[in-house]
Amino acid sequence: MNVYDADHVRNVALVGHQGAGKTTLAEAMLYSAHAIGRMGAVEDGSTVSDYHPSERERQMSVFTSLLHAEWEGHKINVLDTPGYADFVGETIAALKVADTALFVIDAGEGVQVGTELAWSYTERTETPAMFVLNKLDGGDSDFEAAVEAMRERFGRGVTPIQLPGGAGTRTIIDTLLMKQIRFAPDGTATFEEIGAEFAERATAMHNELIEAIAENDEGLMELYFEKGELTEDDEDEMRKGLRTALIRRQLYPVFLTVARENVGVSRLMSFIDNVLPSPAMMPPPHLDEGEVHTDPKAGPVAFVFRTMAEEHVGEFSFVRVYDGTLEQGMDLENARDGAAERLGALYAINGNRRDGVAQLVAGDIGATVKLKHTHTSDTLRKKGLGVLIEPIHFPDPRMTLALRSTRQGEEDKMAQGIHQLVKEDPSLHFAQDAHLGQMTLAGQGETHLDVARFRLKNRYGVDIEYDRPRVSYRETVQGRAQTSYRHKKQTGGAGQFADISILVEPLTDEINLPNDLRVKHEHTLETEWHSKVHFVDAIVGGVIDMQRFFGAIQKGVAEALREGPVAGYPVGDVRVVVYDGGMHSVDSNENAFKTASKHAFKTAFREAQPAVLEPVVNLEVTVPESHMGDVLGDLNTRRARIQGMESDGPFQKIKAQVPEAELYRYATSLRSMTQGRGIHHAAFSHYEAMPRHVQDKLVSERTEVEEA
Ligand SMILES: Nc1nc2c(ncn2[C@@H]2O[C@H](COP(=O)(O)OP(=O)(O)OP(=O)(O)O)[C@@H](O)[C@H]2O)c(=O)[nH]1
Ligand SMILES: [Mg+2]
Repeated sequence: MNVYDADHVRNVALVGHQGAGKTTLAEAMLYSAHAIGRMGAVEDGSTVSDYHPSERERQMSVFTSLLHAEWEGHKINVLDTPGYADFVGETIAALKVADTALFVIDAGEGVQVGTELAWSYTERTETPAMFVLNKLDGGDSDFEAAVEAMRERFGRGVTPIQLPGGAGTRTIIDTLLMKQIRFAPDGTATFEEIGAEFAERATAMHNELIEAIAENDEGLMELYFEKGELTEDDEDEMRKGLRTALIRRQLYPVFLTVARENVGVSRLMSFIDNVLPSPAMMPPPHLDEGEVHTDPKAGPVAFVFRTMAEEHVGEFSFVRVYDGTLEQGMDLENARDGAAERLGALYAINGNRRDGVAQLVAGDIGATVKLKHTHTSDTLRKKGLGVLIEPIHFPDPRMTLALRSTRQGEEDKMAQGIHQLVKEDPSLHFAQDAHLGQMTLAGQGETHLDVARFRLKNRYGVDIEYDRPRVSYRETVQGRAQTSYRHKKQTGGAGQFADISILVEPLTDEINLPNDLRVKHEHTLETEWHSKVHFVDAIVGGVIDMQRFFGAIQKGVAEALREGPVAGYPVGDVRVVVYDGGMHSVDSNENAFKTASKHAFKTAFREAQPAVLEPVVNLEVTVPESHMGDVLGDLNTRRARIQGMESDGPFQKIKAQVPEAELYRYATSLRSMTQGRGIHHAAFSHYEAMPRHVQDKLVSERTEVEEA
């Protein structure tokens, strides 16, 4: 395996809607470049890219695969991303390190949700973009309609370079080469004069293209008039002009393929090779600290954009080198915490095939093994160098499920597996709530979590089961109640005595006690579940020695807080005022007061209009105009309060407050309501009392569980 410098590397990410043909195209690219001897198919799990068991089982991509092929002395790195929305974290990571995004579009479907989603990310990363209209052989393929839809969504910069050549699907008219290209089944291209029926249109497209490029380059226009024609063969002007327009995101060329039949693919490879910017021509990545220059002698600086534990090898770290030259045995550090790392073996990767390489030079993408402290999103750098590449921004989770190990005694093994999984895929979030007694895993949707379960079983031999997550309800009071309790015991030797009168009321900012009560001391307790309880000592005349017993009284109440009397949920946001009582010179002690305060609190709480509070989230749903009615109707059945709507291109943004309990599996419902075109985002807002009938239902369910 050769070593390539930045001028001889192209980094391309294949992105777009699920099933458009990215993996098949990647396979055809490798085949055209003779990196593989025969083309595999997604259907029989034989592609280089979709090699993981989860991918074979589903016949779709789940992970971003790194592939590469040599073309005319250049190394073309291809990142084949999954199109399914649940795996968007993989796409985001790939776009972080790719220099060009190649959008694959199904010519029969045109622009789809997955296309739009990926587009929005390339807008953020300002990644140059180009399109491939694939499946030109499909019965419903419609070149004109697809291009129109693309222009409508992505603007005037969308510029078709090719035309379908009629006569079967093996011929393509190329207006950048001004040739008609016929592709043999093995992908070999034969170049011919453009047929008479296409000549006029091809010339018009050619002129349009030149004009588009010349917008930034007057020299190009002059040269064009001089020569009468300018093709991709023109190194200096034409290729450079195209490249500049690509880098500035002013031009998005459109190519045509039938990936499965290897039509158009070798031509696409030559365009990638001739025109796409090399890593050295690209603006630097977003950095939190320092600078990088794609300089093979500086640094080194490399960024880990994904990690993957592979059987028998350990953890693979996929890196893009931004400065310097990586070599095995090099001593580097993790920029996050300065931890030392010695580089293991280096590889060029083709799916699960890995070829050792001596070096990885600035601009290139490859992998290394057995890094100790370095994970996805970390920067590796020369010791002491002040460079930190901005980490990848993974999206917040959209679905949370409770999980448990199906086999007793495997909790530790499960925890280890999940820990590893979350390191590999930071768009998975694991949480443990001791209070609710549950563990949760959150991700982008049902399929994302299914794949996590599959991988836990397949990779770590751990069986887990998902369940509806328990909602973190709270109990509180909405009124005021006073009560007295006397704890008295006379058994054998020393007795127990404590007498206490307390008032329980909702926690308000301003304290407003009944007339005869005065605050003497106070203390606010913050509970583990992030609620507050305000304790007030209002004892007059020393009827209780509060110096001695205030602490014990608080402890007694604190014990009662853990399980509220209504439905057993933790209690919070109450004020407890101790205003009267009595003690006995011998029999009163801390334990007695603890017991008394606990009982008094429970009784007072029950009489002070107790209520269950539920978490309410701020929900934002983005849906196409045409699905608004359905989504709003559905939200109404979820006790949502709609707070506003605004339009955002062809989409509507709905803002609402919705009880968390009503959003179980919402990602799945929304997807089916909108054919996958809706997305949502939810964030905790506040706690709120539940409507009476909902609370009654909750209480009766709880009672049933307890009785059972
Ligand atoms: N007719 C036709 N089918 C194709 C072509 N390219 C791919 N396919 C088929 O389309 C289906 C999806 O192809 P993939 O390559 O898995 O698509 P993908 O974009 O990688 O899909 P995800 O990774 O799931 O996003 C498979 O059944 C392919 O065989 C093509 O040019 N023509
Ligand atoms: Mg795929």
